[in-house]
Amino acid sequence: MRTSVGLLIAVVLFFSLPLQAGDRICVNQVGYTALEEKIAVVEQAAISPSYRIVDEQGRTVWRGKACAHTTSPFSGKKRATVDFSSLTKPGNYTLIAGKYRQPIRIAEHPIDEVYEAALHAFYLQRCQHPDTCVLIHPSAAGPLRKAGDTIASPGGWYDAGDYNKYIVNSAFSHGILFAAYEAVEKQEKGTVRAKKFLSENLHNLRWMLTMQDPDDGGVYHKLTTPRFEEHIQPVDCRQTRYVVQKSTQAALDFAAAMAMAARVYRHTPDSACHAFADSALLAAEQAFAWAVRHPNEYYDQPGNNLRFDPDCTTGMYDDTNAHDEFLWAATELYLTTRQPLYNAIARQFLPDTFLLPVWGDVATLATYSLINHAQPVTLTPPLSALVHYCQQAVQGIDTTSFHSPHGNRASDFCWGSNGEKGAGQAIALLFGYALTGDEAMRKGAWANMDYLLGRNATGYCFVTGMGHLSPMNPHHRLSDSDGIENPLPGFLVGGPNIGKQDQSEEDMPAYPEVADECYLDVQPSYATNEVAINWNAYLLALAMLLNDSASR
Ligand code: G3I
Ligand code: 9MR
Repeated sequence: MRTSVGLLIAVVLFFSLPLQAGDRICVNQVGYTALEEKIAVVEQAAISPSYRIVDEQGRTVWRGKACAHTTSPFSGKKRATVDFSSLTKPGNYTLIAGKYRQPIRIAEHPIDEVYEAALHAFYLQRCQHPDTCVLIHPSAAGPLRKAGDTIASPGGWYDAGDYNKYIVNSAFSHGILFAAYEAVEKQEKGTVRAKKFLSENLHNLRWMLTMQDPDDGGVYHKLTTPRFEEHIQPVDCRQTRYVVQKSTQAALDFAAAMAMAARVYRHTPDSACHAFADSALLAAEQAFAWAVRHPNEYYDQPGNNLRFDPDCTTGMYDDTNAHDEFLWAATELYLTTRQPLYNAIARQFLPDTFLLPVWGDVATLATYSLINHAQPVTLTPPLSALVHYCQQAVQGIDTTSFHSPHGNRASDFCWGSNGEKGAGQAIALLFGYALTGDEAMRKGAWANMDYLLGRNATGYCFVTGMGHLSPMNPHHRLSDSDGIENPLPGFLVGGPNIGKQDQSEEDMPAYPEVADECYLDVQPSYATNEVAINWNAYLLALAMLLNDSASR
């Protein structure tokens, strides 16, 4: 008798508990937007002749068959695609596949929740070091500021899981954020969240201004400790912090971000922002002029370590081609000042091929700004390259494992794949959609967001604190050292990465061998489970653009 009651309880529990996501049915765990496409992906074990959805009262509200059966190019796993887009009433439901069930949520604007969380994450990521006494590293010494002199460089956002602040990645983050902001500005301007967005960006931009050497306009590549800190709280950190070598890329990325900021903040109602806009433009022009005088000063950490002490072993954000940075900075300066010289310079650096914007290749950020400012004549070659890329990206989505443009090639799974590829591609698709009105591009962008929020081979919703299975152990010193079990919320983790650059770290378990499953929610996994401002910038930018593109 005892056993059968126990058994009964176990059976009831089994059927009433949501599955661990990814086990059997993969969904967008945050929620489907009422009037958008709604797709669930059923794993092989749960594939059934038909599926149904019940509401909270147990009434069947939808019934149907799979619209596709797919095979993974990486694992050979069979999956079924279930399209329940016709269900549009907001509510909490359960998708039933034979003996398997999966909670599903439909809401008017669930992407708003991602927007809010991703924006708040920047606030949580604000630097807690005082940085009022930062040393000039010997690699950064000049005639006026000598090695060992100190400067104040407070504020800004920590880059990622570490506690350093890097100009290249900061500027890139503003680039992607302002590209989205300018695209939605007409609709968003004056809203509470737009004000929050602008003030949060301002916090980091003001730090960036302190990274410019007032003596010559050059910009320090980063503010850093010699070695990465342990996983401790900022208040317990003891290493000296330095600004290091000025670099061409730092100067140009800084110039581009400041030129954008000058435009954006000039149009806000707040007069303090107008003063900031003026300083930003001046700083941008001086940094650009420095880069023109120093076009090949690439950041060279190994070289510096041979010549100077102390050695530095933190993130490099190194890059040996500055053409794309010249293009981006000149374009932004042109759009802000309308001086023909900047346009002429930009034209000398037009790219041959289309690349999604990443910290090391920023050419397409120039294209996005040109689209935002309706400059079709200037941009004809990059514009058609973008459209061509988008057309290719959305081809054949219906037969892919997760009904998404992202995640079908092994090369999609690099360091930071969730941001650089998943969200980055979706952003490109929305700019493509803005140019062409091609609905497939718009849908493809929404599909990538579904991928990031749980409809993927790992079953994780990749944003901390959202969904029913999300990363609990991100590589994030702030989260890791605060004594609280849950990580700080609203952060997009790096994502599956076949590079496995951290496989030999202490306490690293073996990664799954399958490309789209090559992710581990463990703290040492900085190559798949770190958080970073650039990745959150893609997430936030995507949420802003999706909101704007939503069917109404
Ligand atoms: O450039 C090559 C390319 O030619 C090749 O095809 C490709 C194949 O994997 O690799 C490319 O290089 C990659 C490089 O990023 C540029 O994309 C490297 O494999 C990859 O290891 C490298 O990853 C970067 C990582 O730092 C290591 O340098 C990430 O993009 C970058 O996001 C990450 O940034 C770190 C900071 O250094 C420190 N703070 C944390 C932050 C996030 O992890
Ligand atoms: O924590 C560091 C992370 O922010 C970087 O992305 C990563 C790659 O540069 O390096 C991490 O630091 C690790 C170091 O490289 C090797 N030893 C273990 C460190 C993690 O605590």
